[in-house]
Amino acid sequence: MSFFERSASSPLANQLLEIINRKQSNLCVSVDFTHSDTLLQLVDAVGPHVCMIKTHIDIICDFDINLVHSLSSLSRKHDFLIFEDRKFADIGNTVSLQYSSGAHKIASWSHLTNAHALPGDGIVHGLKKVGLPLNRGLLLLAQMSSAGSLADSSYTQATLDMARRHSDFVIGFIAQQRLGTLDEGFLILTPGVGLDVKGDGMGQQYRTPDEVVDAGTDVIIVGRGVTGNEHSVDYIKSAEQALRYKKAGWDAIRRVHHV
Ligand code: 5BU
Repeated sequence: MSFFERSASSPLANQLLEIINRKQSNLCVSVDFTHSDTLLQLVDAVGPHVCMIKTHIDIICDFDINLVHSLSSLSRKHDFLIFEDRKFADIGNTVSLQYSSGAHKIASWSHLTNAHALPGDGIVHGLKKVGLPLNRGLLLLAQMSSAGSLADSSYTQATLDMARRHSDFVIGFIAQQRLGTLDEGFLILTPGVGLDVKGDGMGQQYRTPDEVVDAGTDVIIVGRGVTGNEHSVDYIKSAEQALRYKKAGWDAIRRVHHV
């Protein structure tokens, strides 16, 4: 089944595949900035080139609910999905509150979020209860990009099995390679992607778009390789880098999927 003809597990996953095809971009930019104004300006600059924007909303110093309203407007303006990289990791009852409530009200604006499988199926039940009625989707963390990750192959396999039990809500995985899931409709999103450096001195490990797409990735997640450092942000340069990664990701998809 070709990447372009694939049909995914849910309407949200299909929406993402449609955006990827329409914009010819499998690039998700991770905007790990701490101030609302720089975050929004960066998203506006790279928005035309991405299928998705990934946030860490809890690092914003001046958070106000208007920020997520502006982010939602930009997602409509530029045609991308929003993925809050919250990495939920608690019991079902707690994560349902963390997802729906608090200052950030993640479920109200984020199309996708993610969770560790570690607590067991209850974590998916808790998130699904909140997210499914809002047409949200979940990614399970099957593998991480960081050196020394404890997610071994049996943990990854158990995560895949958990996703199969909840395929109405789980649309895919954060992983470093395809997990044998192409014909099950699950999507693979991969962080730890960079063209110029191999690491960040704090455990992050980078592979190129070619390497991760060869390994079976659908969506490449790039942070600092596109955004640079918030303190010396250059929006024009970030837009150029987004275009560079978009092209690298799309060329790799076309090569691997023979189109
Ligand atoms: P970078 O600047 O490209 O290194 O940023 C990578 C982003 O992806 C950053 O927001 C991390 O929190 C996130 N990430 C990751 O790097 N590796 C993982 O395994 C997971 C998330 Br899960």
